[in-house]
Amino acid sequence: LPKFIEAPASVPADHAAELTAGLLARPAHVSPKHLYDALGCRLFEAITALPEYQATRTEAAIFAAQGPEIARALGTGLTLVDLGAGNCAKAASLFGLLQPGHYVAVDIAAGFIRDALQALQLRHPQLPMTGVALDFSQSLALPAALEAGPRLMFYPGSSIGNFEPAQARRFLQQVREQSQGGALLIGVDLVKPLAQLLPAYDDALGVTAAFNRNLLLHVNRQLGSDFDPADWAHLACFDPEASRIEMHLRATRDLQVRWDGHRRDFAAGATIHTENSYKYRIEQFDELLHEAGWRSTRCWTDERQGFAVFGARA
Ligand code: AVI
Repeated sequence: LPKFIEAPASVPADHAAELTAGLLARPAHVSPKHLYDALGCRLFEAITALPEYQATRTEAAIFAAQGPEIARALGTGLTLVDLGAGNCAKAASLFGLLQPGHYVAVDIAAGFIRDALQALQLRHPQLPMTGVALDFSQSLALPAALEAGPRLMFYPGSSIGNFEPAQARRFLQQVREQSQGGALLIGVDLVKPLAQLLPAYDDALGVTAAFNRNLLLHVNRQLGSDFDPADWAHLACFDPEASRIEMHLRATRDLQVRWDGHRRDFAAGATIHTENSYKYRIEQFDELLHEAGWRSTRCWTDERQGFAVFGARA
């Protein structure tokens, strides 16, 4: 069985205080990390299969076409640290190329990665694996119990886009410190025409809407609140100045929500901001990597320049 480490920072009390502050703010906001309970993880997997959501497929195509060159640039045999591992499928598809000496899957969704990692260990019995349940949205500090040595930090899927750029810079600095002199492999979604961007966050089947509204069920479980997802509509828009997609939930009627001695009135049309997804230009992200202290950056992209995979050394 893979080792499993549950980091103390992910205790529910921390989440409750943070959620309460966000829900009482004007306008209300909830961190996108709360999108990922077990159902949210499954809905996100479904999103990655939608015709409108190209990012995951394009990234996989870049790995498929340029994998050997990527592996040459970054080196093989390192400890592969998979940040936001989810179902671990992306990292597992690169085991052959990257030949990791140890695989460390890190995710906020403890139960989800525990299951994914156990299944993966059966398919790769020789590869030492460790699961780490950790909320790294505020800061990244990997458990000291992990073995030392250079690490290949893997952050695919443009999850970096869910941080504000200043936070992203700080996070990338922390990732560099935690790499222990190793390397970085990171996926970034690029700016593209609105006609492609918007449907990716407002698909015809309503899967992204379900993903967004499911956040309220997760919040209810954590806070004991009484949100009814049926009262909330999914809203996605693009802010060209900030170069980000925003997801919101919009109250479809006047309503009150109660939890733990608190009450928040929402008028019809009031919103809760649930996610930002920044879209970068290649030069802009390269600069961000350098500002965070990474060097020898390389970039691989698809023909349409829809998505970019960056490699860098600490
Ligand atoms: C995980 N993250 C990079 C996704 C994104 O595109 O920002 C989450 C997502 N939100 C809506 N659809 C997908």
